[in-house]
Amino acid sequence: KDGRAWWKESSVYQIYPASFKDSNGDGIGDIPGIISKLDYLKALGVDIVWLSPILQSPQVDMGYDVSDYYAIHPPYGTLRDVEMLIEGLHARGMKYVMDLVVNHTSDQHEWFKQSRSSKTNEFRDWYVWKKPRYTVEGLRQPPNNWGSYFSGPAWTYDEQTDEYYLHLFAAEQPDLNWENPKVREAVHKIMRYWLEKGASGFRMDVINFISKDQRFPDVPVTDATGPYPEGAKYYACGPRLHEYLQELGGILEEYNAFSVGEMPSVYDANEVLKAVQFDRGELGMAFQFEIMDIDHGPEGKFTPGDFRLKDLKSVVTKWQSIMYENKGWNALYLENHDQGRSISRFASEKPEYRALSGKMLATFLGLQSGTPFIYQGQEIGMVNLPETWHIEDFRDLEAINFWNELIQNTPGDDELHDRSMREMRLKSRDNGRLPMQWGPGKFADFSSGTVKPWIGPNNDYHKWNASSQVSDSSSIFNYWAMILNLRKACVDVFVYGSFKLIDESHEELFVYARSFEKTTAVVVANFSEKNVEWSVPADVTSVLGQGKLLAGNYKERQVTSLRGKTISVKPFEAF
Ligand code: TEU
Ligand code: CA
Repeated sequence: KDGRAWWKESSVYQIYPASFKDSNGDGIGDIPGIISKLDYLKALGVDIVWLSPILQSPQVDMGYDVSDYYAIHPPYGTLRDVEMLIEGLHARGMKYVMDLVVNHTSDQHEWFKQSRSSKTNEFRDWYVWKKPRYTVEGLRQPPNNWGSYFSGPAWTYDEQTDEYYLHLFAAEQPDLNWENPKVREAVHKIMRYWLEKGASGFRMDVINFISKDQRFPDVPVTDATGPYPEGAKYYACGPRLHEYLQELGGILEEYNAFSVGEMPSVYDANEVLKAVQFDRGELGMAFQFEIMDIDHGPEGKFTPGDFRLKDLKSVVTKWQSIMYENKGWNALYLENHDQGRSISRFASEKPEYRALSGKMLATFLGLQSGTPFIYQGQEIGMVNLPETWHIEDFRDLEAINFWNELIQNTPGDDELHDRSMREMRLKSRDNGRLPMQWGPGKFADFSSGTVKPWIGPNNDYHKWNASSQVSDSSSIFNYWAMILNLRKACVDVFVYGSFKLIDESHEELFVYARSFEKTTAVVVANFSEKNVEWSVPADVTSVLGQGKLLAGNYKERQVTSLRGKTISVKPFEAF
């Protein structure tokens, strides 16, 4: 039974502070609001609560631009509030996990203010500064052609010292220079400070971007899709990543801490694996992005791309197998603050299927090998923003920058603009950021005040809200609670068991088996609105027909109805 760990047996709930619960009526969620909902989280049965950034920040990117790692963003509350939150979690047997954003800081951080002030400042080398390039005509150009994730080049020119600085995200989010040991020491100090304050670990923002290829090469133009292509192959899992992660891992180990690394833009699973193998002393687990890119179009996120079950099967099986076979560990998720809602993306929002879909996805995700993450609102079946949304309703800089660039580059192309707006409604990060739907009252009972919330709310909260679901034993909320409980009750098979995909080519059903020694559990999930007549593979018949029904989203399902060579599986059914 080696390789067991407390964080493998836990489940995580992600809170997006601005949109969770507003306690003082200013339209922005806050820490006292979170404290008022701890019993709700306890009832759901999660073990760890991860908060998206709450540190001081000008909020260009909703706190993913930190200007002081030792201060709380005032609208969210005070350090005392954070201490009370941690006490409240601990009193209920839950743990606090902090979002650690250290690939970059805000341009308002003191380090960057110093750094940009002169070439000889002691902080100059804390960020990545490079000389301009010049064309034959004498035009000033960035040091290379890498693009920013939020449109335009990844470099901004600073007149003060006649150099460019690197920012893989917004210009207000300069990348730290991890080659400088002082930067790494500063990060270690931040980690220790918060671990001492009672954090049980970290979610580490784009942590696989911290080591850049020091040659800073251009992306060959043949690979490029525009003037500023993604330079990921030169910084996603870069040359010194594992060395840096081992330094962080040493600290994590001292505190027996939790860690999950966010690792976008890398599809060589072996690279991610190295960061999370149990004996390498780096991170506990990682978020992979292949599953999230599944409905992105060939020319980027906001171009049409359909989700196909066969792609989902191959992505899930790939990551389940590689982690299980090599002592790695998966972070299981279908939603977060950067993504559209999973019912809208992978199942059905139709009123008759919405609750079934939410429960089907809970079964599908929650019983895989890995640590499950639930994003606020997922447990009550929240869906994407409404079709009535226009550009003024969006708040996220990614969507807004994309739109502005599109309008500028393609004036008058209404057809393209309409199509792009449809894709933004489906995939914009704002989909996950609408206020949490607590009840049927004004502003979904997110805020008590008269000030309109900073975003949204959605228009379906009269029917779809937490207060109606907590008390309804057949709700998505209580179904999730049951799944999390089941994982705990059968730790061997559901946490530590192997994973095997069954009936790979089936077009509607996603079926898998989890096994530990002589115990096998089979999970069947119908991703379609069809009634499926399923010819059960021979080795599965005995498990289904002679076993015990542990969970299911249709009341009528009985274990006796699973006996037979063919069984009929209802729309979006899971058991
Ligand atoms: O996200 C990193 C990341 O690559 C994304 O998921 C990003 O939102 C996507 O590529 C855009 O299409 C993390 C945070 O989760 C995100 O909220 C931050 O904006 C970003 O890092 C920068 O800190
Ligand atoms: Ca507030």
